[in-house]
Amino acid sequence: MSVQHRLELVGAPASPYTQKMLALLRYRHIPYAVSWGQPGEFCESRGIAKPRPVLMPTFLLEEAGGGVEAVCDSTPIIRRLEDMFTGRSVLPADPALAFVDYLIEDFADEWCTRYMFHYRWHRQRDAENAGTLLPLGMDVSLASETLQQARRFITDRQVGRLYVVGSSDITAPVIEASYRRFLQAMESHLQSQQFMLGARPGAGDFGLFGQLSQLVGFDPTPREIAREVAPRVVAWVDLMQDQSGHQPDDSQWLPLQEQPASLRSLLVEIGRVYAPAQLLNARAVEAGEKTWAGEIDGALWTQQTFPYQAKCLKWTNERYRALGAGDRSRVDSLLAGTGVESMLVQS
Ligand SMILES: N[C@@H](CCC(=O)N[C@@H](CS)C(=O)NCC(=O)O)C(=O)O
Repeated sequence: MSVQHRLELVGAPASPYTQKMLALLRYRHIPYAVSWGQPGEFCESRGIAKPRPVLMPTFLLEEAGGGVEAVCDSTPIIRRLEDMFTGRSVLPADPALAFVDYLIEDFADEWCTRYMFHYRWHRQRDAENAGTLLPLGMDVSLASETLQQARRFITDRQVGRLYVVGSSDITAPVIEASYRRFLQAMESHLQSQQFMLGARPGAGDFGLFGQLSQLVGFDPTPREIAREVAPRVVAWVDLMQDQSGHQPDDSQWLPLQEQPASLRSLLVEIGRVYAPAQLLNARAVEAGEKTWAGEIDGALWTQQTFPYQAKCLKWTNERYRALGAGDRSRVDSLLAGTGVESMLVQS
């Protein structure tokens, strides 16, 4: 079957973005074929140019000229899939609601992934779990000796990268307190509705699912915390995995003004930790600084500068500025006092 009929992607079971996209493909009834492996090697074996940077998951999509290109970055791919396949959309038609959905997706991809990476490699027992399962997730029959080597190699490399996302002994309490507040906010939100913006899932739900699939399903410490404080979230993760039987209709998007107060608690967490991180990072990118330090949730945070996250902030602002006056004022009243407004430029 050609790419046209069955969408091809390469990823890993323990990659949150791979899980985000697989759940989305199932929900959207998009036929797919996933190869478990390294995108770089996969592209080479197919004679297709690698994307830059090479990230998981990588999709093979048809180019305008008829050829096949390898692409990664789940957020724009979701928008591309909306154009390629009709029905069962994950993007609310109401621009104000769509903006909030985008905020949630961005927060999931860029902040919740810090929970994931931190918990995966910060404590020895979690690192041992991931160090063993990651190579086995590529080849379950790996010889024991090779597994031991791979385990040491991956663990050393990933533990050495913790500082990149800002995880350290100093920031660990901030990350872990944010994870608990986030779980509590989501737990109380799920008491009112099945998904973040109503009775059908948006792109933001899939973003959250991707990270939570790991936090709840793969890494021992965050799994225990989730079971302790957020049983609804644990059950939601199982349900989100496959929403192919859900029958969406447009009335299932709950208008912004009817959303329960619990949505705001989620936004308050975004404003409390993600907004300051985005602003500090963007300033560092502008100043050409390789690392940045600043206060997040009352503690000193330091991490490597990420040009990609500065782009995310730019895209969020472009979307915000594209809102019509009425839509923008509905978004503004929801966001007022959450702290999220600090990362949006009024103009
Ligand atoms: N913004 C990207 C992020 C994808 C991403 O960071 N993927 C990770 C795995 S979960 C990756 O491939 N990292 C490369 C590496 O660790 O070498 C997306 O939404 O797809």
